[in-house]
Amino acid sequence: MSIHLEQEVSDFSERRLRLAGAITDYSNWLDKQHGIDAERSLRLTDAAASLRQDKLVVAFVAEFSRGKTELINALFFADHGQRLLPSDAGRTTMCPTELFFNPGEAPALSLLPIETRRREESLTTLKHMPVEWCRVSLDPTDPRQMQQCLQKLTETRPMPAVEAIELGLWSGEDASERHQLQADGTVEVPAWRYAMVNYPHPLLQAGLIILDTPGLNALGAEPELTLSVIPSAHAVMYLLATDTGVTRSDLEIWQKHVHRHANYHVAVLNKIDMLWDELKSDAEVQAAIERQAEETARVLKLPRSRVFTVSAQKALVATIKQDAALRIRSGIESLEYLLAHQVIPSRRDMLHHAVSREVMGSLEESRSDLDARLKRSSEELVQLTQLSGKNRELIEQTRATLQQEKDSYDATAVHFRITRKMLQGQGEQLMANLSDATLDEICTSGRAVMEGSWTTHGLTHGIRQMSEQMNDRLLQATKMADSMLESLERAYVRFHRDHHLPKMQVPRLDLGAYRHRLKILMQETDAFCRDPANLLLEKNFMIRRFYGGLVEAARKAFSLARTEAERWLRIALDPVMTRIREHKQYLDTRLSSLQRILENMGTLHNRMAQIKQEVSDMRHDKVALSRIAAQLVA
Ligand SMILES: Nc1nc2c(ncn2[C@@H]2O[C@H](COP(=O)(O)OP(=O)(O)OP(=O)(O)O)[C@@H](O)[C@H]2O)c(=O)[nH]1
Ligand SMILES: [Mg+2]
Repeated sequence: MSIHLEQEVSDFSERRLRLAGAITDYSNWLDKQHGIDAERSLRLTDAAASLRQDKLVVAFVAEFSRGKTELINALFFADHGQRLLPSDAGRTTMCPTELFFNPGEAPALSLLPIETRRREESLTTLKHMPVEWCRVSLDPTDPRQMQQCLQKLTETRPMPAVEAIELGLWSGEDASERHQLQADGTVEVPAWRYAMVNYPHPLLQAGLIILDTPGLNALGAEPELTLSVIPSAHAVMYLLATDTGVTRSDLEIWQKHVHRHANYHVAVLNKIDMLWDELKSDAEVQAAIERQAEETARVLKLPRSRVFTVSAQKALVATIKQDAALRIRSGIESLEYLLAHQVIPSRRDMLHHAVSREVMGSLEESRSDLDARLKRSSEELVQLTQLSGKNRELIEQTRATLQQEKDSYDATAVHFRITRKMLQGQGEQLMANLSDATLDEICTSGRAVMEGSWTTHGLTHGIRQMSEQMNDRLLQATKMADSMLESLERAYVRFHRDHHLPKMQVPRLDLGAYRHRLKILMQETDAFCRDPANLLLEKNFMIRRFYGGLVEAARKAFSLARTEAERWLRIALDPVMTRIREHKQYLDTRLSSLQRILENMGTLHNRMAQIKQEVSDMRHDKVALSRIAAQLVA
């Protein structure tokens, strides 16, 4: 592992924690402000917690034997002095393998038996059911023990062909697979469906998750990977090998699983050492590599700059043997550079963006509220200073003017209450569009269409109908939020215009990301439905699996959209309500203090002293807030 990469990842992790710390400070700051913003500070606590738990997922995707596992070994585990994850000729990694670190559990390899494919539960659900997994302890201090345990990732077992067909693991129709059938009617299938490696590597500790995947057949058999795991990875490394070039199945993986799906992806042309030829000059070798890289870029329709040429194997050897020249020649450093200086920083920027949207908006509001309060108190102080030594009549006059202002304010507030009631009702409707019950209804009716017409057409029609209805609900929710915001702005404007409350700064509800997610799911559904391989009735199993994957991905998108909408409702309504209530309290306090002064002129100076103290406290609060703001943008 390069210094760069380690440094970047640990900086990133440190910065993330610092940000989370600043958010917690802000939340404490808010709590101190008369505890009026408990709702907002709760929200901030959530934001800080999710920052602390944030993960960076890098997935490696390719046809078998292109060197994914070797590359993972070279990039992340070369320091162990050996090949930690099993990498070998032919099909090696038999199941998707997730490498991560969870400090709450002992280092272990957890394996999900292949038979669980029969089950209705999704992989995501199964991940939370420890009894379904076989666990093997790992000893991080003993690379040999680790290496031995990790051999389990390559395990296969014989399964009766009928069962393998049922589970979508083997296809009797496929000529290329037919020879795998043994005399006893069995075929070899992967022993495990999914593997999780909990291991305290510094990069994993800093929040990196690595996903190693097996080749085309295994990827296709697990739609959840295509529908949600790969699309939600922050970066996908797609591998090709110089000895095979871009084959048909390479292209299929690229098109089906990477190009359309992955957020950020690059192609890695691996095994360049196979082009190293001692009978050729360096320049000739370099030219041959360059030609192949350009050809790869052309076929994949990628800019040349997104194609990396490496030799994972030589990089691994070079690191183990500390051969600096070979390491440079292997090209691995350009990939490390990419991870350290593009993938990680872009994740960092995204996080920053999310944080600033969530926190800075709120912080700006706190700041303008505080400014407004400071201004109000200073004005009151000036007024009291002017009144000091004056006669009762003048004070009575001031009180009467203030009473008028208070009455007019109360009238505005009463009027606003009607809007608020209406908005609350609309908020409930908005949330109903995104509820689990709504989603269940959509899925049940989709399933009914499928079961009513157990033909490929019926099935695909059902799935398509579901996707459309889900999208429609998100659209409805967004539209409702927009119209709520308009009503709120119309109602609030009187507070700003007539009573000088700060301007309202509520952002629009943006469910775009989730609609985009659903759109991609819909495209995926279309592609799935059009794929002749899925049109055969025998592939019912696959359609059911696909349905399961789609529902799972949709549920996730809906649940995230719901959280976003809930949050929006709170940001839209709560601060406004708090501000309105708080201004009323302020007018009340001011009136009663004038009343007291009228009854006893001596209290005027007490009140002045009290305001001076408040102003000084607010100035301190303002300094503290600026310090927190500086930390958030640092
Ligand atoms: N010459 C050469 N061989 C390599 C290179 N990278 C990987 N290999 C070899 O290619 C074979 C396959 O590598 P793996 O890392 O197992 O490939 P994979 O993509 O993980 O394959 P599956 O796990 O089967 O999906 C192994 O024998 C590796 O040693 C390389 O850069 N150069
Ligand atoms: Mg592998």
